[in-house]
Amino acid sequence: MNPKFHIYCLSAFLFFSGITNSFAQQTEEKNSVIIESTDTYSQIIQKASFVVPAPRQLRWQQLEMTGFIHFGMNTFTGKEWGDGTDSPSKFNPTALDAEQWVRICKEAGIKQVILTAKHHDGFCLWPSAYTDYSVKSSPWKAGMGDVVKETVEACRKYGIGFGIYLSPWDRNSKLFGNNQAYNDYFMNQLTELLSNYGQVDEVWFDGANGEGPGGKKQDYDFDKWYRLIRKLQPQAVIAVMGPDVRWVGTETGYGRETEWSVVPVDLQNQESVADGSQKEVSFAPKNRMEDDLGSREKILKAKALVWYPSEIDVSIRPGWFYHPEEDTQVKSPEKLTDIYFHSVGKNGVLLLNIPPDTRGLISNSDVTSLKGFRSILNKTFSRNYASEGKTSSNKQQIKTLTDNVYSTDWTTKGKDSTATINITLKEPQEIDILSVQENIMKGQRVEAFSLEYKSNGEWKLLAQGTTVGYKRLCKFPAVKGKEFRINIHSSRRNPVLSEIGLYKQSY
Ligand code: FUL
Repeated sequence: MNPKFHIYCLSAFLFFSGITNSFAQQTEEKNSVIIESTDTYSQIIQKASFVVPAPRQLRWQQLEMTGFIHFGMNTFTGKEWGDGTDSPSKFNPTALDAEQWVRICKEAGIKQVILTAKHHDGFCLWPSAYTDYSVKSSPWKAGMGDVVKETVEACRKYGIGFGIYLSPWDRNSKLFGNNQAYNDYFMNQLTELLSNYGQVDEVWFDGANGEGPGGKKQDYDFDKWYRLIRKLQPQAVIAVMGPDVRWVGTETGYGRETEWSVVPVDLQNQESVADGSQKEVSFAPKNRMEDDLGSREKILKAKALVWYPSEIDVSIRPGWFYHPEEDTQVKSPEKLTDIYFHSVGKNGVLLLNIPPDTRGLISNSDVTSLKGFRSILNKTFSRNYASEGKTSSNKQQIKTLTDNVYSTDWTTKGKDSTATINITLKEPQEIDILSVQENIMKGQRVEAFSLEYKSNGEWKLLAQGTTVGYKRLCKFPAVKGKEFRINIHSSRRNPVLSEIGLYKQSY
């Protein structure tokens, strides 16, 4: 990496994280921390354990599932990446109903919806004052419509969060490639979106910049955009090409086995995010899944550590936009459930894309699948057997850990960074799922855990893993058992657990 760029990144990070100083002996929670060259091994691990989410990151993590609505010119042209030359006359949904989108999402358990206000083709779903390439030049509602407004209003009505996707790469704008003029154009569009529609909870910038050799090259002024977002919508998380939420590195829906939210600051480096993003005008799933990003080995080499949690985006269909020929390839309820286990259940937030069709409605195949998915989750997680424990070495411990209140937690005494939680059920039960949650308001600490059950007087291993974080779900072949124990084998400081659960998968 260019060292100058590194210094620049570090100072930008300090600005956006609001960090002012650091202590050799960390004693208070912070959103980020600098590692000094004099810090010892144990001081670095200690520092890592004190890194916590900013309030906006905590709110976002607790959403668990968010929805993506890819809708725009591509919906009508059948493309994934439009080149910005399609006539606005093509945009003409016959029955657009944003309330249907939001209702379907909410019923599926989605708590925030992000709309593609502008995709790479540059076509704006709101009547921007800065371009004619928008809904105002389309036949839809005789040019008087505003999809952003309708979506925001639906989100408010159904009480869920709202986010915008604004593609930096704009294949229609004549200004693209003229660095200053395009950055100003982008600032103006961002200002419109962040000023005219009330609260915005997430701003999503992707890293795609497909202008290849011979194409126009644009240097984006991300830091100026971030400052504007912080000023106009301070509660909004800035995702992917942003300092609050990290792209997991794949679009399959399957997160990392070991997923740390506390990672080296270098991962916020815009160049590196862009490097891992799509470069060509072809729709190929990306994959950037290095084994782990925040293990001891990784953080020992870091200049600073930052809370930078993972978002796992995936489409319910092969493409991000609706294509009728993909109606038969909508992910099944079982597949979506598996994705849930490997995204939300791997310390991530699932960003599930559900693209409306040319009518402007989510089609039946998607609706049916989402309903089935929700029904599986409801049935499976309705009964937490751990809460029915007859006795345990510590009654209050089990009560706190199964009270469904995230902010109440249990931890070990003294300096003990290991723990065993015994759960004895009244009757033997079939179990095939373990759920564990750390209280991330106190950091991410657990490095190794396992679940055992007693069979014929002997403890047998059912599941094991590394990180827990906000939520860890483990699925294993069902066993019938009465005595279970969850072991925390290693933790960066006393493990602080919010909730535990033992469940039986139900279809
Ligand atoms: C990528 C884009 O290139 C895709 O079209 C899609 O919007 C995806 C979510 O982000 O960077």
